[in-house]
Amino acid sequence: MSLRARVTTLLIAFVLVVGGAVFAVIEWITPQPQVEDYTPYASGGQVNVTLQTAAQTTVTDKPQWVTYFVMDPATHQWVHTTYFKVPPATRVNVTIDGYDGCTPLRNPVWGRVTGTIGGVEYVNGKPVSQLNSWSGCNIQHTFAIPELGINVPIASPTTLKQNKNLCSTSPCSPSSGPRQVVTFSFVTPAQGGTYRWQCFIPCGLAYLDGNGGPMATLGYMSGQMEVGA
Ligand SMILES: [Cu+2]
Repeated sequence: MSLRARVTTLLIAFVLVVGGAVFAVIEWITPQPQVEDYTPYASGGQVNVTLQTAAQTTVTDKPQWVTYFVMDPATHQWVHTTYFKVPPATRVNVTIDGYDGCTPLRNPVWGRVTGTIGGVEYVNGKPVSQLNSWSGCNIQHTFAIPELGINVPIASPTTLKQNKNLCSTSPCSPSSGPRQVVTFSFVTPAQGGTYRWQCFIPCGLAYLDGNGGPMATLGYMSGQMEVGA
């Protein structure tokens, strides 16, 4: 190989490596979902956190992806993120406005409520300790923090008619489609830390085994709970 060819090859290789690194930084590291900080809003040892699920993410460049949103505690606007911060040793009262339709669980064990106060979740105000998605169309996603033993199945609309008339522009509101309101509480650990949470239903439709896309990208079907002062 001539010197010129060698230098050219080297330059091309160099550009590819640098380009790859720049791509990695921009694509995977920079777009960290923003953290909604609930810590200033805690009082009397409790804090209220509000999320929603939606069948699509029309506010991003991935409009077909299922997603969670977190409510900004200051403005009460929905923010497209799955990161939130709460204080340690505090009772977190979670409300999840579920606007998506049903997808059966792969394993019925994810239909059991674990790690919450009283071992229950409230579906539209009614306490339940388990949802059986194999007996009916009744679960859309799950909210789980494995490190804290927390698993909560999110109830879905149960009728075909409701499932065909879901909210189609997200973030959703009560007037934009059928909604199931799921509430539950748990206590954050006394020591701070970062706790990953995720949905365990392979709800990334059109992806291999349903586990790609929104299931594999932070800010959609997974996120983190920061525990700190
Ligand atoms: Cu999901």
